[in-house]
Amino acid sequence: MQVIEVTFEDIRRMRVRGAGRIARAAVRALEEYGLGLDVGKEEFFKKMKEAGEYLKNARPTAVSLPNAVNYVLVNLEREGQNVSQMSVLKEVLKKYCEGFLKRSELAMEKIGSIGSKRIQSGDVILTHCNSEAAMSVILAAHMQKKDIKVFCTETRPRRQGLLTSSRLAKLGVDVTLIVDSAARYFMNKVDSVVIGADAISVNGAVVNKIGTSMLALAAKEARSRFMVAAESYKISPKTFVGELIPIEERPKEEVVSKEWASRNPAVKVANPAFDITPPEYVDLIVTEYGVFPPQGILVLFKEVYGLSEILNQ
Ligand code: RUB
Repeated sequence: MQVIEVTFEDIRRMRVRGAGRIARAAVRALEEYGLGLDVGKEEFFKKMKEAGEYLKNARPTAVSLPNAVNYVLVNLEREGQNVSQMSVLKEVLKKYCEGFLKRSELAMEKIGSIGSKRIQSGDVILTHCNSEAAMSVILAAHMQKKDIKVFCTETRPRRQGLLTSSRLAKLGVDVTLIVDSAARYFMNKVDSVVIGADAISVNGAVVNKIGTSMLALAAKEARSRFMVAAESYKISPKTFVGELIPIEERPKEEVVSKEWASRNPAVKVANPAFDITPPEYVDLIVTEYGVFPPQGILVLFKEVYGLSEILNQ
């Protein structure tokens, strides 16, 4: 169970972060764990299920995590049922883990090529946090030699914007780092806000890093386009049956130091890690299957999960 516990802690403590990376880390851990198990078939299924359930609790908001784990476990159980040899069962596990990882990589490339078509030379882009999918769109536009300028928000309290701006600058993109509260000040110059997603609900609402919904408000006012870049496994099937996506509350020490908190015991500190942007504020959702308006995400829902699977949630 060691690889599972280590991965759980890496995700919980945000040594691995970003919804896509979290999903891939969980799948890699399941693969390593399963291939190393020396047990019979029944026990194998039981242990894989336990490991998967455990991993799912590492962070609550990014739906890519349970979706990735379920993808592996459901397929393993379905195809593995008729398999008697453990070596063959492990091959099945490997196939679905590697399959997910490959699909995830491919999705990122496709999102870049599809999303970058919506970026014109001369565009000013604003991005928030550190999203691989959003970066894929921005970098594809840059590779196509489009002349773009990018504003990166700092993204308090964890400052993921420093990662994004540093990477973009190293790859030659014209990038400016701004504090979160400067977003509206610059928004009139911005053609497109490009962000990622931790989860997308059935009505097209987008859950992403705290502050995203404020950017969406500012973008709507300034008539800037609001583009979400997300792999299809960011869609939350449970929202189809009315469940809400939980918003992770992180420790107050991410916002203020322990010393400051002890000197100001009467100050309560709230630190939600994500917020929800309603579909009215989203112009387009770029996935590996193509571009969808938020109101049309149901079509992709059915494509990815199939209606019967959704209804059995
Ligand atoms: C990361 C974040 C990212 C999404 C999408 O939050 O909100 O925008 O996860 O990222 P945190 P990606 O740093 O708290 O994990 O496109 O890489 O999946």
